[in-house]
Amino acid sequence: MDDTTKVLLRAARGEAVPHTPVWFMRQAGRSLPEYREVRAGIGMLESCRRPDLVTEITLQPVRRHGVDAAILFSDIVVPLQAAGVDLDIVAGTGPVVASPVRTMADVEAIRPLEPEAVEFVAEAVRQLKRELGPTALIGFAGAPFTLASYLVEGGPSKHHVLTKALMLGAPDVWHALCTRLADITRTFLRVQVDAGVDAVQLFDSWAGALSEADYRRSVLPHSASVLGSLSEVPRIHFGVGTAELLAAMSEAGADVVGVDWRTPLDVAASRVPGKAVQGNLDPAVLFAPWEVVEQEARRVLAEGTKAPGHIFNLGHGVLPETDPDVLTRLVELVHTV
Ligand code: 1CP
Repeated sequence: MDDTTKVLLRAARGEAVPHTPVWFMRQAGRSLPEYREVRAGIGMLESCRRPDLVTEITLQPVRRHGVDAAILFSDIVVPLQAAGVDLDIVAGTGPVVASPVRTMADVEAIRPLEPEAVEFVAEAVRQLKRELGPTALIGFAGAPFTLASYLVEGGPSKHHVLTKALMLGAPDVWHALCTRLADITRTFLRVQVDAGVDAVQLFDSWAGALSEADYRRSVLPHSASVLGSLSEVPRIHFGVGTAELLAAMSEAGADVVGVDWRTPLDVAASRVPGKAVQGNLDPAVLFAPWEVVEQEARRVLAEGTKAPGHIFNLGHGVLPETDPDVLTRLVELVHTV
């Protein structure tokens, strides 16, 4: 399929589009009964390693909602496990690491990712490319900071205290860790691009916990080394609570900057001149009456016109309790405005 027919890629490049493209972070997941059905009795990481299941789950929201992009069903910790880190995704909690990383010796035990160790991802991408037609396929990875936060804390964290203590107190260990994580992330995204994904999203979900100065000093060079290696596909760079980091995150090499709901897209656009934006309906708005959803979606669409390109999305992932019919209706609305 010719790239020019993929509306999402046109918007990412700031080209004219027949309608605003739309997809949803976490569109594949617990909000869909068909997802809960195929996942029954299969662990999260186990399901990520089965190409047939990955293909089916990735396609579910495309069939149901008619979104303009599929996002590969996987998780940011998949390449870490494939590189030998002992971790699991615990239902109701998230990623849990058996031996948290705190010292230079811990860092040196993290091996590079061999592309063959994520062959199951390449296989799923090839299957998906045969099925998707004009729908774009987005590959993704976690950025070094967000991956480091799980490895250092040992699991999900509210304040990222141990991560920041390492970053500020032992910068040599921190940079060694992020150098290794950037290397793993580059390999993971390279496998996906070589197998055929149309665009990539780098999730630095928790970077918004940092000041701009700390972000620029301790994080940006590592994310830039990832994004700089992938210039052949549009690159989306996303984090939560990143209003003050948007300019720095766009300098890391993104073509599209993802924005959460706290920053209006016209304000975001003024902070990342020349770049397309993605976002940013508050996922909680989907629980309000339809009239409110419609009004807020129209506001987001109007504000998005201030950027050279706009990919409609939520400001963060779909919440598991979301009514999927509201998402379907929202896609129809975005396509007709
Ligand atoms: O069994 C389950 O259903 C577990 C829930 C789940 C799912 C559906 C997890 C555990 N990961 C996923 C899939 C996933 N993870 C996708 C699928 C594609 C899609 O979006 O449709 C993606 C893109 C991710 C990426 C991911 N994992 C991020 C970045 C995106 C974001 O939400 O900011 C992060 C931070 C993770 C870690 C993670 N994995 C799972 C959970 C519950 C978490 C977050 C834990 C925390 O709060 O720290």
